[in-house]
Parts: sequence; C-alpha cells; structure tokens
Amino acid sequence: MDKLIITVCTTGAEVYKKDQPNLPCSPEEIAAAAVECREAGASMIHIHVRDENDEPTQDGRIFARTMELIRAKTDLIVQTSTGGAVGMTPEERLQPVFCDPPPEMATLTVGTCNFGDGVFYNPPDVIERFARAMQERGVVPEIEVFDAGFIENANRLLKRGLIPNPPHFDLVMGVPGAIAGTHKNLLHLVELLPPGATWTVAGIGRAELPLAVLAIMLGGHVRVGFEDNIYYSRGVLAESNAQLVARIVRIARELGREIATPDEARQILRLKPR
Ligand code: KMH
Ligand code: ZN
Repeated sequence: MDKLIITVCTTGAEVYKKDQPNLPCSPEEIAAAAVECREAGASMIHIHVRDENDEPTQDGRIFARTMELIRAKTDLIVQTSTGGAVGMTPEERLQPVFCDPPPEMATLTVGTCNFGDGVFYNPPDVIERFARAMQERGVVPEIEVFDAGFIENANRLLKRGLIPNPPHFDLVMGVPGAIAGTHKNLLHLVELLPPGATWTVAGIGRAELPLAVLAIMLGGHVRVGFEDNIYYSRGVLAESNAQLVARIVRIARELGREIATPDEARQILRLKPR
C-alpha cells in the first residue's frame, strides 16, 4: 500500500471567522497554517483565498502571493481551487491556473450538483475549458467528485485525453445536495474509479473522521481541514488545521500506514519532482 498523503484544506469558501475564529484567511495566515500542517504531517495544501474583508475571491494576485509565501516556507504540494464559491463565473474561478508560476495542481470539478442552498454549476463546456487550460499550463488536475455520476464524466475526459491517465480523484462526500458521507457510498465510489486511479476522501462535517479512517484502511488518501469540518469532536471547535492533521497521522500510524512526505506524495501522484 502507498504511504498516506494527507491534504489540508485550510480555508475553503463557505466558513467564516465567526464560525471558526482560527480560520486562516490572509496569505500570511494561510502560509503560517501551511507551516504548522507540514510539521504535523500534511504533504499537500488545497487553497482558497479571501479578499481584504475575508470574503471568498479567486483573485489571481492573492493566489500568487499566497503560493509564494507557502513555497518559501514549505515543500508542500500546492493545489489551488478552481471551484471558488457557488455563483462565481468560470472566468473568475480559473484565475489561479494562470498564475506565474502556476500551481502544481488545481481542482477540476467534473459535474453539477446542488450545494447547500445553491447550485455548483459545472456544465460540460466549462469542464472541458478548465481541463484544457490546466493541460496547456502544465497544471495537474485533482478530479473533484461530489456524486457518483461525476466519475462517468471523468471517464469521458480520460478517453479524450483531456486529463492525465491514470487520474487522481478527490471524493467529496457529505455536501448537502450531493452524495452522503457513508461507508457504503465510499466503497461504491472507489469501485467506479478507472484502473490505476489514486484517490483521496474529503468527508464533510461529521463524515470527515469515519471516512478518513476507512480510506486509510483501503489504501486511499485523506483530506482534512476547516474547509470541510471546523470541529474536533461533537460541539468542540478544532484549535487549528494542524490539530486535525495530527489526529490523522496518529490514527494512520496505529493502523500501520506510513505518512508520505511531499516528495513521496509527488511520486505517488505522478507529479514532476520539485
Ligand atoms: N466551494 C465549493 C463551491 C474546489 O475547491 O474545487 C467548491 C469547492 C471545490 O470548494
Ligand atoms: Zn475547495
């Protein structure tokens, strides 16, 4: 079994400091969280950024600044969001892919679903445009799956040579309006993946920990962080993103799964060496 890749999603677009006072928002705060999470055992960081009012933005300049700080202080794989927040235009969402230098990875959501009270809109032309932009920029996509049918869309991109073969997936489970975060659903999604694919699970809210444990046992990888879950236990806010990472490291070690360094994660995910 490969070593375990832990991705930390420090910020997201839906959580605010009023919900989680330790939410990193500015480039400096996100970079400081990145350092702590690297020390705790993360090998990848999935980033969203915020404007001067801590509101979600896809502003390429803020992404560039955040990536510069993270790269200066850590060797983490930096993966930028192209999902942004519900309601943003494709043009807004794609900005981080055009940063110079570009991110090593970026998310590529391969379908449309309800997302809480909104719709996360990813029609076929938008998916194709994002996939082509990433290919042209040398940015490796992480294929975001919010429901089972998304994997069929990924298979179509694969046949057309628009994503790497084999691809790396993030199975996002427990978003209200999309696939529920149950063990049976995770087993089902994993069965549907194309041969050779690698995968991470991102359980939302209370699904984060039980799905992470199953992923560790199945040979998948794990994403944790305030984007997905702000609690440590029922009703108790987590102190930091690093605290959530450290718990996964402890559990993995108890289960006999070693933790990948960022360079080992690059090998597992078929990224270029840094
Ligand atoms: N904020 C969600 C609407 C991604 O980062 O690519 C989309 C999202 C996925 O977070
Ligand atoms: Zn995200």
